[in-house]
Amino acid sequence: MKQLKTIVVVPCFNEEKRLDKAAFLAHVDAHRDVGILFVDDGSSDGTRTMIAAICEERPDSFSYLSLDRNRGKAEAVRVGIVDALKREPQYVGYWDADLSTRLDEVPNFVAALDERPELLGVMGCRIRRLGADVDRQPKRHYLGRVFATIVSMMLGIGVYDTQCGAKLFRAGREIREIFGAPFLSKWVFDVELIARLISGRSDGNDPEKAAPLLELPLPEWHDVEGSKLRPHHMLLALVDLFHIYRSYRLSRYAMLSRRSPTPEVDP
Ligand SMILES: Nc1nc2c(ncn2[C@@H]2O[C@H](COP(=O)(O)OP(=O)(O)O)[C@@H](O)[C@H]2O)c(=O)[nH]1
Ligand SMILES: [Mg+2]
Repeated sequence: MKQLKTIVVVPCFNEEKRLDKAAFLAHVDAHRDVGILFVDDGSSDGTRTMIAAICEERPDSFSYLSLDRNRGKAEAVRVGIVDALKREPQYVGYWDADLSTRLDEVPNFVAALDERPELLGVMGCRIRRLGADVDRQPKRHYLGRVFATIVSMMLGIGVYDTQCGAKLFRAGREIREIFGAPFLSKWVFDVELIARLISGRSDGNDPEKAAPLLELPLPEWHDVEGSKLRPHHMLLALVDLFHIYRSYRLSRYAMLSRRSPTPEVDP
């Protein structure tokens, strides 16, 4: 792979039927400074062969890693980011293989990071609103709202959508550290990475200032059939949240227990 400004990791677990080869090729042809790193997460279908074939077509833009067995999205993304960072791009991120968020959005994420050097990351945000084409299944939308509210209170930041599978970060020491060790959580590592960021930066008083992230409302987002998430995963996600809360000592930031900073008293 040549020197690339942006490397996007695409985790793939049994994605043979959903991978849109033409969309990936069209994107890298239009954006020569964007590379895609596929991570085959121990798929048992033809995903690996398909990814290898895509990589052969544009070796400068595509590469892939294969995990020996299925490790879950969190580890697949993490291993991909660690590998991508070795090539010293300016930005690294991850994108769901089903392209629920279109690849056309990548340049908008890049532009936000270019324009605002204080930002460490940009996260896609699925807000259903007039003038946007965001169609989520109602059940997942409402469960998602409950989930996001719990996460907001837990982290002490007004985040709307931690779970969108489209995120881009400014590569550097901090991101290397955040992705350096396996996540505790299999289901909500997106929350855990924000927890790592906040607990690495904040003294506990202002988690929002400590999280230099931008949520970018997506103009278009489509539920693509074939999701591997099942209802019981929501319960597992809540258990994971509890572990994250305890392990990163988030009670320091949680909205319910947050106190205003003690005012300095002049002697
Ligand atoms: N569910 C699941 N997704 C994985 C796994 N490993 C990698 N992924 C990838 O994670 C992304 C999101 O998966 P998807 O099933 O569409 O989840 P959803 O969009 O949240 O319903 C896709 O790119 C998957 O291929 C895994 O073990 N389980
Ligand atoms: Mg999906």
